[in-house]
Amino acid sequence: MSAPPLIILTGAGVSAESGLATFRGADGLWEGHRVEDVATPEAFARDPATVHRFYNARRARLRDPAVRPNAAHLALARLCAAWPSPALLVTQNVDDLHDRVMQGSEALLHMHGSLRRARCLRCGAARDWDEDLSTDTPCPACGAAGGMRPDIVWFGEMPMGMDRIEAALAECGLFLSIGTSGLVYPAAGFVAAVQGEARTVELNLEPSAGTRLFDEAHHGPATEVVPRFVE
Ligand code: BJW
Repeated sequence: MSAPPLIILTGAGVSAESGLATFRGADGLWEGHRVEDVATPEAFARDPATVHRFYNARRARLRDPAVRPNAAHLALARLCAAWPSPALLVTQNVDDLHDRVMQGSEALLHMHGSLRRARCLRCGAARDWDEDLSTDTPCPACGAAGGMRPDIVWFGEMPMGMDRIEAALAECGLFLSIGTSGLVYPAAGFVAAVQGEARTVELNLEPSAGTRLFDEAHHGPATEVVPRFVE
């Protein structure tokens, strides 16, 4: 029998053991703010300097040599490369740890955007971006002053690649959800969208909010449960 089309959904837990904080864990607050208070278009309109500082700090963290892909990122890259049917790794993470081991693979989709990209508020042009952003940063494409924002999907905004994700969900035969709390939609609804013939598996430190929706669940640190499941 041939392998079924595969979808892997990842969240912050897959990068936790690489030294990147999750959103809703014990260390999930940033300078006393909840992510829901800084990751919205309204927060950016009200106080862009604070929102820029939040993303500048996280972008800088990616440059720390200690922050690098872990055994879970590596196992998932190997799985996608070797999978004999269509495979799509949808990450909610805006870090670049999957990218570093997937070498430009089209199988990787960042549904909540990327820390290392910025977008112009006026003309919409998006480009790779590794520097700090500020309220003065001009747009390289159209020259708008202070026109750049992180190329990130905030609450109330449409996640990226939804057409491709929905088409893949309709064909999916194996769905893996890894390191995500299952609290943020539409990602939290993907498991319900594939149910039927598809096999659904949760790999997470602890039961997620949607754990009962999965056919099976394996709980523990991603660097242990993911390689064990994949190999
Ligand atoms: C480990 C581990 C280890 C730890 N090993 N595991 C009411 C009901 C339903 C929906 C809504 C509602 N009100 C509003 C909405 C919609 C809203 C939403 O879902 N809100 C909820 C708060 C209720 N969603 C939106 O607005 C989205 N857009 C939208 O819906 O558009 C309309 C639409 C779309 C499609 C079709 C039709 C209409 C946009 C959501 C944008 C989310 N943005 C953020 C921030 C931006 C990115 C960034 O700054 O990084 O994305 S929020 C934040 O949460 C971030 C994450 O990607 C996202 C998910 O978090 P994640 O990854 O699950 O992290 P945690 O911390 O929550 O969990 C980590 C897990 O790992 C835990 O379970 C740990 O146990 C585990 N773990 N260590 C393995 N070592």
